Amino acid sequence: MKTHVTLMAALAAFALAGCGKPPATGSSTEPKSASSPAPAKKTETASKNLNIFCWSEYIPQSVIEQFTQETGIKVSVENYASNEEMLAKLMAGGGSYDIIQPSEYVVGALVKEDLLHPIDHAKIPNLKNIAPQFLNMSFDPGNKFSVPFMAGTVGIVINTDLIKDDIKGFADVFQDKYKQNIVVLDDAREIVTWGLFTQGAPINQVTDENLEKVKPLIAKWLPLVKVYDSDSPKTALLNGDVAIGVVWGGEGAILLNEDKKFKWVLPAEGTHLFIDSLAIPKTAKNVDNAEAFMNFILRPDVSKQISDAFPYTNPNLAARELLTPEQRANPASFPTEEEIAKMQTFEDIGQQASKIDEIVTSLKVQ
Ligand code: N2P
Repeated sequence: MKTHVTLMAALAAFALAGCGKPPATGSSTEPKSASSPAPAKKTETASKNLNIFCWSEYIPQSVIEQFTQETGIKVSVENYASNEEMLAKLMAGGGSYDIIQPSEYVVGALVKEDLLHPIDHAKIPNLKNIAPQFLNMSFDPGNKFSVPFMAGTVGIVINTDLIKDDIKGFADVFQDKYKQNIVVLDDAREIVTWGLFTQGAPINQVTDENLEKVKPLIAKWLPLVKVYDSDSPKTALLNGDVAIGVVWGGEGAILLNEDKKFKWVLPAEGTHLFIDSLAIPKTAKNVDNAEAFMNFILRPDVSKQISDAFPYTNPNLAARELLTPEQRANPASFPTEEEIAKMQTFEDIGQQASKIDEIVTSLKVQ
């Protein structure tokens, strides 16, 4: 079962429980400031463990195994299917994670709350492989707390054996004739965003007024959905359980590689660009190992392996050079510069996140 916790509620509880505070030997009286973080406690040097908490279907097992082989560091991996689920568990875990994989708006919120450990850039020389457009972004200026993992977008996949109509956007997907033939991401922020795009509203202006406009749309859309799946939305399409879906770009790219009958469409109403990073919670116990892992995944050969398994928009230019022309030409992996320029990016929407959650949850169970 999914845990639904809003970003701000999770952060508030996390801070309240003292989980965001540095270890007792750190200067816990230091004022909150992203520019003067508490120094790292150097007790982790002898540790040979690393606890990774990451999105499902994002870091291949072969990459984890290679890291262990090369370094002797034992890795344990736990997965999540949404940023909100990650935050809820991070809060409850009280410091057992060394690496998390938040999206841009969550990095921004965690930085603001002083809950991330600063990264020692001297230990991450491979950061130089990342394209400048994915560095120094507004949610983490100077990449003090995060390194880009993958970027991507959300789009429509159509099984053209089953659907002959010209599908251009969300309005074409959510039609009565496709009732019980649709898969969508199980993600409240995503679903509401599609509604906002359809209403022509900016996706970060999640005002009560805009939510009222979106509600009737979502009330019409959700009863048409057969499968909610953020982990592996491709599966329902591959199985033939559904004929159309709104899925992560990397999942769409796998489907296109799998069978020519699948078609990828960027929704005409608009879509967003996500940037998922690796970050170290302040409560991490194995900081050196976390930084070693960050540098490892930024190596071109390793990053290429990640793209081979999960073909998202790889921000690593040196890795992109290792991809085949076919991989680089997959429209679900690599939108054009022109398409990217039109995409918006999520920002933290504070307390409104709980309203989004309520709306989607109530309309899903009707
Ligand atoms: C990977 C999920 C993509 C992450 N399976 C979306 N931010």
